[in-house]
Amino acid sequence: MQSTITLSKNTQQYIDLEEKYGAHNYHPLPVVLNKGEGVFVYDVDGKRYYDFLSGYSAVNQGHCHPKIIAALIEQAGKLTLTSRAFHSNLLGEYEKYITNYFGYDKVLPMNTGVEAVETALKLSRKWGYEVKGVAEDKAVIVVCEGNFHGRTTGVIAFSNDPSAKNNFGPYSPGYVTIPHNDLVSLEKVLQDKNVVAFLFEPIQGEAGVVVPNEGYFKGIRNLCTEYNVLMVADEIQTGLARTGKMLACDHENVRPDVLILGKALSGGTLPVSAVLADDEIMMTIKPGEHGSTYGGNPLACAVAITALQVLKDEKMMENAEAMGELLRNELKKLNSPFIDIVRGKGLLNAIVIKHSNPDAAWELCLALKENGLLAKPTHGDKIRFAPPLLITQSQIQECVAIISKSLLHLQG
Ligand code: IF1
Repeated sequence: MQSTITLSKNTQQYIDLEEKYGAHNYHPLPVVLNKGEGVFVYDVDGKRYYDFLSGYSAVNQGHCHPKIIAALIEQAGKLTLTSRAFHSNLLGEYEKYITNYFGYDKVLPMNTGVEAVETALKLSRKWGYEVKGVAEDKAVIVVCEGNFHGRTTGVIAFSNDPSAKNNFGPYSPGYVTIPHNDLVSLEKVLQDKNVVAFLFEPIQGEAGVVVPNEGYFKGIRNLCTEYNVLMVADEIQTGLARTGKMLACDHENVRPDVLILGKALSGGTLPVSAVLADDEIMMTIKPGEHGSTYGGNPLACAVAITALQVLKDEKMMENAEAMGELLRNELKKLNSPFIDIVRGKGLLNAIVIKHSNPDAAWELCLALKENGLLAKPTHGDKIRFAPPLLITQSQIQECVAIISKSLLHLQG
């Protein structure tokens, strides 16, 4: 097994440009894309690939979804930004739409995912001081080991991934970490009256698609209610139909107190994120206390309404559920000695590679690329399989054939 990848001169040129002029804060697969359509992306030499990353679940609706792009273009020609110094004709309409859609009193619109996480943290503390009655500066927020909630200095303070964290200190205090999927530890830390919130990913993405035990979400809900602590779900990656339900928490019919959304809220067109909560929580934030220049801009509002509409209209939850089941079953049937574990929910899946070569997952991704499927390893030995949610049964079969063929590359 060795990488025998040769890149076209054309491809290499684009990579060289990034290498020379861009910060080296990523290590991408050596492929240069210039077009996307549905489940496919195309490289600068015209080669077509299945996209099994979907922009880390930002492109749930498929690349360049015609309805989303039409909404984007139409609104772009009318009004794109007012700032929140003035009202727009679309903000209220969007706020009404998204709060009805998810069943919350209010929404606070932001842009990137991590900004929405920051918003939820600030909101939790504010609620803790002004409603729960925690003493000044004593608020504690509980998080999980292996979490990924973004990359601001605030959020990396409670990361335990050394590469996300090291040499970016000092880290802000106020966080307690417990293991993922561990209700016993949660109840233990909730004995502290200063705890205001439990922030969690329903399925840990960066950690390699770690699906918790059944009953975990219900357990969190019960404990948070019992101890008067906010249940804050980061559904930036798991939400918006990705796992086969609108929200991952819907698998157990559980309603978080604070819901964080991002990524696919714009179907991969621009950064749009949101925090949803009821009045008791949201109304603790007063004018001037939080916001963002682009948050809730009219372009984002128009796009987000359409992106949400498309999920329901095209039954993407149902398809994600069915196609995910099919994908996992077919992968298990391959019976590959190199696939240790197949896991996931809906179309948020990962395989864990078992191989003597520690670079085997990366090598497999290179082979997949050669064979027309793009996926990216995480934490060395895991590969995420998360195509856009409109993938069909025959396409899944074709993808499994590509994966099967590529696995041969790992033999001797
Ligand atoms: C990168 C991971 C995925 C997220 C959750 C907040 C954010 C993310 C649950 C922040 C972002 C992305 C960021 C991306 C890699 C990617 C990722 F592997 F790192 F964990 F998707 F699984 N909460 N996740 O997953 O959202 O500010 O980026 O909009 O390149 O860092 P953002």
